[in-house]
Amino acid sequence: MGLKRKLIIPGVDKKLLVRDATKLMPDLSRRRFLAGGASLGALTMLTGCDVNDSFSAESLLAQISKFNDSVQAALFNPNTLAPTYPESAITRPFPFNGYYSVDEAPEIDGKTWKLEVRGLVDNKKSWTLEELYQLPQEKQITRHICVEGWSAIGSWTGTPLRHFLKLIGADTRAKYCWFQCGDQDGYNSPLDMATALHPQTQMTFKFGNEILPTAYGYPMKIRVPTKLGFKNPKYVISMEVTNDYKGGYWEDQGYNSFSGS
Ligand SMILES: Nc1nc2c(c(=O)[nH]1)N[C@H]1C(S)=C(S)[C@@H](COP(=O)(O)O)O[C@H]1N2
Ligand SMILES: [Mo]
Repeated sequence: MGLKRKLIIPGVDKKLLVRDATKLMPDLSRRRFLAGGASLGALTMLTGCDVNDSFSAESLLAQISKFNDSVQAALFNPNTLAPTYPESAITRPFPFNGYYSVDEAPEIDGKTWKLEVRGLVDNKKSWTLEELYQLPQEKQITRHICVEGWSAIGSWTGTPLRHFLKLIGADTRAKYCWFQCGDQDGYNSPLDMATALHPQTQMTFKFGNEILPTAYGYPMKIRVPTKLGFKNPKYVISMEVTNDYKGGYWEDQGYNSFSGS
């Protein structure tokens, strides 16, 4: 399945960093952190530090040592809203990330593309882009955090996923919304239902004021600001409401499916 990305940061041993940070945490937070998969991405999310080199690794450890339980409990709570930012905080240019280079990103024809809807829903109709564009939209400026240790603030506009789930009569007692993507070698990701219903989880059609560019997932991505970047599928072609855990591209490589909350 495609090329596997390397998760190496110059001058930083990822495992040692996670281990050192774990040691610095107060008890309750440590237990939560370990239960959540103890990843570098979760550390990035907790501290807001981008780990690109040994200097930022040091500042991440300094941040962790200042933390107290209440701060961390709030960050790990799935009902908490992700912080939002002013336009001036947007990262430009916003990074591209995929398991291939940007010129190999899938070129999807928006005129023929349809979002397929499957599984535990009343209405399994497929949706054209035109139809989806008619739905009410909201804008959010939030931080995207990647397990590879970078983060960036972007502006995303689209329809809250919970609105769409209601519209199609989805069984919201089901465990997951499972997304499949149009990447050449496939990409997919399961989203737990609590997160699918989170008010900031969005079917995204615009980046900034523009139609979502190819690099960032045209024609539609799922923006999940309370989860790590890999739980934000781009080039979505189908959504299935299901009780079965169907795995995902990064999840299958050992990343915790619950990453980031
Ligand atoms: N279809 C698809 N979605 C994907 C990926 C991918 O390779 N293919 N990469 C994920 C990862 S790891 C990240 S960090 C973000 C990157 O989104 P961006 O290119 O908009 O920054 O997309 C996520 N969604
Ligand atoms: Mo990522």
